[in-house]
Amino acid sequence: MDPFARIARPATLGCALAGVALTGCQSETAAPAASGRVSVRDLMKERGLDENDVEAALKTYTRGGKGDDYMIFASGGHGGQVLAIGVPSMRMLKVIGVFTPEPWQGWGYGSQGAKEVLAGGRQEGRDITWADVHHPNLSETEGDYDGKYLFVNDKSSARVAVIDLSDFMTKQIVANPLIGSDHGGAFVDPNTNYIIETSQYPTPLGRDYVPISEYATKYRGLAMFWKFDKQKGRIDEKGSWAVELPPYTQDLADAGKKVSDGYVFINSFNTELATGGILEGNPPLESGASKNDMDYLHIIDWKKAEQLVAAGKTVEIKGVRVLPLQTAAEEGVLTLVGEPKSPHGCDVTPDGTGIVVGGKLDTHATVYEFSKIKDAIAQKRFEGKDAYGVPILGFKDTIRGQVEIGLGPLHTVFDDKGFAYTSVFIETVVAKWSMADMKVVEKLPVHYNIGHIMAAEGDTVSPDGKWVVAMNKMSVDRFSNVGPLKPQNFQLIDASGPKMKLLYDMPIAIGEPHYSQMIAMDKLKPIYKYDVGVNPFTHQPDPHRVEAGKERIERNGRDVHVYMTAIRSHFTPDRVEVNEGDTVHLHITSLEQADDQVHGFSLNMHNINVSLEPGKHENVTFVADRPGVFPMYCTEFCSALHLEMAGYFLVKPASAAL
Ligand code: K7E
Ligand code: CUA
Repeated sequence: MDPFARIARPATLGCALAGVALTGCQSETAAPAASGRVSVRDLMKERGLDENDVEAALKTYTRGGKGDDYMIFASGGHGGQVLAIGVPSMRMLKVIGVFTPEPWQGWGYGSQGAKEVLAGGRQEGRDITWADVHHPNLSETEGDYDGKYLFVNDKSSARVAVIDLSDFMTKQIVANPLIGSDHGGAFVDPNTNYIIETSQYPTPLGRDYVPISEYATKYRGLAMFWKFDKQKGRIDEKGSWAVELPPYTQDLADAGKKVSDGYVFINSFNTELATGGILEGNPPLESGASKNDMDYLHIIDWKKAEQLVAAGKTVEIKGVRVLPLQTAAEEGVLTLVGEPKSPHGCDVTPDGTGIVVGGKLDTHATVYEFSKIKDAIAQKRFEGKDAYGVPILGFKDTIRGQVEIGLGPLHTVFDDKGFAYTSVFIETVVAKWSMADMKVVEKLPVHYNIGHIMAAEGDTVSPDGKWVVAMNKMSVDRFSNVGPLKPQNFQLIDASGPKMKLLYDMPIAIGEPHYSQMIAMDKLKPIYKYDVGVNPFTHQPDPHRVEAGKERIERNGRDVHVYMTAIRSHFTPDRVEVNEGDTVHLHITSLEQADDQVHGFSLNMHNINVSLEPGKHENVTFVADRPGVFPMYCTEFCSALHLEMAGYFLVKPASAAL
């Protein structure tokens, strides 16, 4: 075997060969001379740190080789991806390619499997290569994260993606054909029967043209129930259905749990039905939408809806079974209750008995009592109906109470000691309050302007407490300036003691993360490798997998199939010659089985880069439409002879082929 085959050890040799900065390597290998040690006190002085800083550092510093206790899955915002971040180190561990091509993972750069997943995200045949990712939600069993899947929504194009946590790869994207944006999503019910996606800005269902003057009568909201097939780990589009909603602007949503399992709660704003029209002399949408003192919390009895769908009470719109608004109103599927002024967050308490709603323009968090809602519905104690015939419950009749929070309460998460933590946007603080006495006990300033908030398993039936993360919209002066577009800022808060303590600022440099979730690391069981020849998109041995010694090139008319393997430090075959106009099918199997022995396959001029993790099989199809000579090489530094892991792809001109 090649003596330089593994560069990992000794580190100094590997680094020298890899050509990376020697200073980094030396610090790993050279033991600090005792005499060279500086005292902590001197270090503090030199770096201008106080004891608080040192405490924060000691609580978060994580030595190389030691893993983290938790993992955050954060939305990558308009970066269109998902971020995996360790806690307490706040080290970024992976950016998972989701809606947006990502070359390192070969996501959207040749891999046939990735291409098919991304094609699922086409809207009406249009490629949409960015997304506005808002809410990641982990799959749940009995209301607890089970560590198997992660779902995220794309607000801008109304799509939902399924990420498989066995290999941290996106395996499915579905595009909602009915709505023009989503926001309440991707939430799951406690057993992940459904991934719930609710619309934001109303449109005619299916998005066809209807004059905006007919907004009230023809524009609609929607709650989509994507059926999740747990066996296959995929959304079953055929088994999915939706409930038509009034054209209020539905906002955040949460699924009931425990006692409230079977229900979905959705906030709304703009019950005024404002549609803007500044040039036409109307107030801007935002002021038109903020006139009413109350908007409506939507309560959906989805188990009842499911029965009506099964009984065929739906209409089909663009291939989706939709339970009409009138049916939903008459059959008790949809009920409304007032909620104060332009609410935002909607969060069900861990025991499922309360629904906490933050009012952006109100100073309170309102807690609804699920049992009161249920009783009022059962006894038909309605205050009236809205213009669409949807029954409205009495506000006073259904709330547990209101907590005086401060200016601009948004989202709420929970700990294991009966406390709730609400993000307060305008005041830019985290408000910790006791659910027993509905009183704020502490406010912690965060920087700047917190949006979402997240706690360790803090939206499950059994929150862990300990960690809270403030997800701040701005960073202003928190980091060195990188120009006018600055990163958002995650702040890690130690919530284990009686007082919250801010520990760490983490800039997020790829977009605006909205929500995130934090799962205990021991619930995640990602694989280290694929069995040789496995296609990650099917989890099966690929029919075109290549065994060592069986590498070959086969021609079938104008189709050329290249059966290729990759192993340190060569591709076999390493010369491929085809004729101009041939359709080339690369079938590449990595024969590696060692940890982290990854190769990449890139081809000059063809926009191709595929990641070949140990054992993985990838298929790549393209037309050789440019005669010429094109180097192909490995893009992952895999061995001392990585640079030699290369070959030639030659395309003979049509004239020469004759
Ligand atoms: Cu940014 Cu959840 Cu989309 Cu609130 S949402 S902040
Ligand atoms: Cu294989 Cu570098």
